Amino acid sequence: ADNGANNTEENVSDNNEADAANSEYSSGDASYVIEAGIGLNNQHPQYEGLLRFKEIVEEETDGDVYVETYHSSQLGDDREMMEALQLGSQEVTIPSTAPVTNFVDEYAILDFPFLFANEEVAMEVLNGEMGDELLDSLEDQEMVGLAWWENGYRDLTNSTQPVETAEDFQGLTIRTMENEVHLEAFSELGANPTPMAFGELFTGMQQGTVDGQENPLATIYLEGFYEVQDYYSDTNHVYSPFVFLMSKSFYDSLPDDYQELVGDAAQEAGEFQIEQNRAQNEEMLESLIDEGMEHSEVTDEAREEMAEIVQPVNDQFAEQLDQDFVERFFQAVEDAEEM
Ligand code: TK8
Repeated sequence: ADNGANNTEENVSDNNEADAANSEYSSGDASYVIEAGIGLNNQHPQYEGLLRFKEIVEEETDGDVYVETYHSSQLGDDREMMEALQLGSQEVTIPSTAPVTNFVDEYAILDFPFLFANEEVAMEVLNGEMGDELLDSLEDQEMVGLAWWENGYRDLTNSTQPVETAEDFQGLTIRTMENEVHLEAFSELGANPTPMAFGELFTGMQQGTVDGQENPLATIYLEGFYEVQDYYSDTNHVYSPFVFLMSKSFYDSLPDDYQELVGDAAQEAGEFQIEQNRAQNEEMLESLIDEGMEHSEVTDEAREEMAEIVQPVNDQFAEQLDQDFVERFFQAVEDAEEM
């Protein structure tokens, strides 16, 4: 299957035409225009979620707030788009939380490997007090966190060898997100982690700059990574949330009722995105095998061994964060697990 995976010029113009056709409104008639960009392509449930946000906001304001949607890192990578939000030159982006660590230290805790036992525990914590606190902490960084969306459990792919156990990571050059926890964890496993923006990843794998990468199943399939990767391992090593961010200067410029409206829309579109995402993640494994990837099954024992090896990394980063926050966070995880 050709998913139109990469960031070709063609995709870019297709997208903008499709957007214009999708909407009965136009930016020219709107009092407020939201430029919203994501890193993944327009096949991914994240983009469907963004289109849902657009639909809700435009309908409920009768076109007074118009949303322009961009995908495939057209407006930059996660980090660049967050910087644009701070400057007020872009209004919305929905990064994985990993690169948010470059703005707010406490976000590092979300990337501790094997932290959340399942998606329900993650949702419980994120939609509870700790999640609210993390969203609020972005205000100092000129961003407003409006909702949690879901990227999902991350799995490993590579072009070199089947990876089933912790030992199999030895010597693999793995692209990681720009996040210290990920870097240290993969080093601890004996791999050579190489941080890289998501938009450069496909080419990086194609040219052999990296042997492998890690992302949820939907990304691996919908971005066509199977074209350049032979081995898939269901490591499930970390749960990756998305966080829906708005530029604070833009948010502050909105009247109160519009502020409430965009918050509710981000939440509602997120619920839709999460539903789509989980359904897709389930379907994608078969599709990857059909495309010729070899599936290496990682046992619970192997995962436990990986978790033990990276535990010192979690401990080291936990020590560097605010201790009261860390304690309350782990308590929230425990409470969620007991529900
Ligand atoms: C897309 C990224 C991506 C993330 C990564 O903007 O960088 O690997 O998983 O989904 O946020």
